[in-house]
Amino acid sequence: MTQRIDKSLIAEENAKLESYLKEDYQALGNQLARKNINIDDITAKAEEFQIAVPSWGTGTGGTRFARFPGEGEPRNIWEKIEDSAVINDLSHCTERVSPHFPWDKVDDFSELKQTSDSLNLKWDSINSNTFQDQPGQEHSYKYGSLANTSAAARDLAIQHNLDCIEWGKELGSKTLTVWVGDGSNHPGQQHFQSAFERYLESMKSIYAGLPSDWELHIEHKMFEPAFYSTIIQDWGSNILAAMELGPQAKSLVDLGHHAPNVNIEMIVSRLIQFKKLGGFHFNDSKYGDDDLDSGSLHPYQQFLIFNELVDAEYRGQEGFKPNYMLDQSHNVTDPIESLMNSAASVQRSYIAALLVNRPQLTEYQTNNDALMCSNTLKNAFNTDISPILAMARFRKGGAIDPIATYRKANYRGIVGKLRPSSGGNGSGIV
Ligand code: LRH
Ligand code: MN
Ligand code: MN
Repeated sequence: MTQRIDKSLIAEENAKLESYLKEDYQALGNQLARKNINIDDITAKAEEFQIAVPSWGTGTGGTRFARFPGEGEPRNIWEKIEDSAVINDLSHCTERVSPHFPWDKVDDFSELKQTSDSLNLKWDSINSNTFQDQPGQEHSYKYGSLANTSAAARDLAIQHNLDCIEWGKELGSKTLTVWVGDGSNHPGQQHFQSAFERYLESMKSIYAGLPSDWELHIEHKMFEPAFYSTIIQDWGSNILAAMELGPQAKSLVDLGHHAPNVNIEMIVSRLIQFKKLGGFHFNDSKYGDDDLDSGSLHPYQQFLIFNELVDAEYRGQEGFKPNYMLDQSHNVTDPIESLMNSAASVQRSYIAALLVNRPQLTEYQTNNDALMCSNTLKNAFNTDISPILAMARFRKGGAIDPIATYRKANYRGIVGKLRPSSGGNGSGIV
């Protein structure tokens, strides 16, 4: 039986907060009205906003040193979508789930689709996995997958990606995201150009198998598991590969995959300009691919990224429709709580960016009024738009306070009894 959070509990918890929410919403509405912004227009945008949840993010993460399994964590894709439904029922901005194959083991895709439909969930981008060997695998990925010097290993990796497309079709997905661990650990280990050529050849075979209404998203990452070089180390190699492949190939930006202090919002702008922005994996990081909760460390950076995205939306940039998704590892928190917080954090950045007075900003930019340019952004960023997020959830039948309602429901305690620990890591990340 599928475990859910009772709608009556959500209503009961909301009833306790409703009058305070209305007061705060009214006060914020008055404040925005002075800037000629209609709060209900902004709330309608918040209601439309969607960000996908990664199936692997619902399991407890870990590091290469240890993993501390959480109580009642999901043991398979069925339980992962059960948890995803809880996140969406409370947050109402996460109606899509992004699967990872073969971490997510599925025998019958039509049964999975039926179950996800019954949970009001859709499927986002399909993630392939050629960065580890599966039991009994004939040709190892130890020295790479799509760029391996062995043609047999490359063929295996290509076929897996083609299989992912077929599975995605059954689920109603429209995107394949390819991230590979290919690279090298020692200077001289790999011939840079030949390796990139092999990668591009393999990707061309995958691109050829793409339905005409699909996109192929390429994810770059500077290091790990390869610690000297990676095949698609940054957005430069990424966009080169995407340009070489064709218009259905685009670049995906995972916030944790850059060198520290890189100006990610500027990369986003460049990708938008050349119609190559495919999507995002949102998370936060201090040192590397830390996969911390979105906005937990650098909320201003996240806002500045959305400033670029909203600017593109405002200008009506042709072909602009990036996928938003979370990609995080929750090692010490309940993943459901972290994912709800993170979805709201990204939604917050989007809403705050909508408050930027764009004609005014353009005028300041034209006049080189650097201080007022900065203040225009800061004014929007510093506006506490919490009542808008809460009202958007409330109007869609979600929780005014998702975390408090979730805790009140004791969901984790209940599923803890129904899901005895498997000991394994549902996601594969350790
Ligand atoms: C690589 C990555 C990529 C994988 C996911 C599990 O670090 O960000 O998106 O598919 O983690
Ligand atoms: Mn990622
Ligand atoms: Mn990553």
